[in-house]
Amino acid sequence: MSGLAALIFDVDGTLADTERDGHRIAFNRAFAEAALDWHWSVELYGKLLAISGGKERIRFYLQQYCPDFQPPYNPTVPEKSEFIADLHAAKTKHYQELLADGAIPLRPGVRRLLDEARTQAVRLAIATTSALPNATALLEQTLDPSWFEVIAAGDLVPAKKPAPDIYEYVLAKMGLTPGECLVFEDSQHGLQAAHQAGLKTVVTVNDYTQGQDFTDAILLLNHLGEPEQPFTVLAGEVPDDASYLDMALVRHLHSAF
Ligand code: XBP
Ligand code: MG
Repeated sequence: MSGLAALIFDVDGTLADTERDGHRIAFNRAFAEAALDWHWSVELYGKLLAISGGKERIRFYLQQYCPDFQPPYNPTVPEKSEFIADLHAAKTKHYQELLADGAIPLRPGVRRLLDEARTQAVRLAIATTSALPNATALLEQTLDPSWFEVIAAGDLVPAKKPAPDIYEYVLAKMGLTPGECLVFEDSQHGLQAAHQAGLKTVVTVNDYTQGQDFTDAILLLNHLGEPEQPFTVLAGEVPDDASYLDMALVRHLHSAF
């Protein structure tokens, strides 16, 4: 069995609860700015999250909810993909403004665990479906992008999660085998992507992802926990005295599977 060399983190939903009060709001602001009467409610957005990637999500929404829609304001009738790309670029700007306002904090235990991993020279990486500017903006606002040896994001690979491509990219970049890493995810798509790449995964659920199938996770938690804010174990086993995920528990989990 290989020793633990690296932790790989998903971004949205894992480092921070970005979807409901971040990405969703930014999409709606971009729609309003483009004079579109679309509104993605909390509930509808939960359904749309079945599609990974912001541009892909807009395209899916058009197909499913507005099949007759034509882009309204370009006399040359642009390709739909160009319209979607412009709308997504506007959404990225709004998302970054929300981050700059400090609207989106890290989830419990994230900074503590990353700090501890760094003191133990465990390598760190990011594997996300979000656009690179969005992932980087969150890291700049809440942590430090330079902590992460690889930030693999967005369109870097052709197939987004649940395809394993983004994780395979990270492994190749770091020159590591799956057995040397542990992944942190929050969604079934993310877990599937990591699992298909042969990676062991801890899942911390959130409002949008609780209830999904996490059978392949080595541990399922409500969050990583803090000394003053214990986690709840939803599936899997931890020692009786464990109430938050620290590097000792990470190493224990990694060696047990
Ligand atoms: C989550 C996603 C992203 C975000 C929106 O990715 O699917 O598409 O919802 O971000 P992950 P973009 O959990 O893998 O980080 O609009 O930048 O795509
Ligand atoms: Mg996620």
